[in-house]
Amino acid sequence: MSNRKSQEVTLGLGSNLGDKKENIENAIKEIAATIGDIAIKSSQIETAPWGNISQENFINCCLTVNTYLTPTECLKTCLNIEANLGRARDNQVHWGPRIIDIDILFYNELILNSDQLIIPHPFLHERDFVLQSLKEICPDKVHPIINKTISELL
Ligand code: PH2
Ligand code: MG
Ligand code: MG
Repeated sequence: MSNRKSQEVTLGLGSNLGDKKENIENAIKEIAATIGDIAIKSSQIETAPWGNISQENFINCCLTVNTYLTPTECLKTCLNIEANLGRARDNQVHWGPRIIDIDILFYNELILNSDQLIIPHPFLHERDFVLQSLKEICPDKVHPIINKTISELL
């Protein structure tokens, strides 16, 4: 750990079950305690469900975190936090309701395609609810594959 440099990971958070805002706040606290210092945080916005539309509205937000974790370590930590907050992954409806979802959107300018993890998040450029929140915190960030800024993608 000591010879690692701080990296910038951008996370997207969503909840549409239970006390959605409380779930997001609890996730942010756990992220700060385990992934790293929160550099910047968007507001929480209410959004209509994308993909599978017969479910409740979501609360979404995005954060940039300064981390010493690798992408894979970030993913494991996000999954742990989701489980700690009560998310069950067995028998889950694809894109269905969830207490908390924590997705890695960007990790610096990294492009990664592994079986476990794809960075940038493969749908971020298609999802208004992500782009709206990203526009608040990093409108000029360039998508490393599409080579357009967040504002341009919106
Ligand atoms: N997450 C999904 C599917 N659809 N829609 C909204 N508005 N917000 C989400 O976070 C969301 C979604 C799968 O992760
Ligand atoms: Mg998601
Ligand atoms: Mg997810």
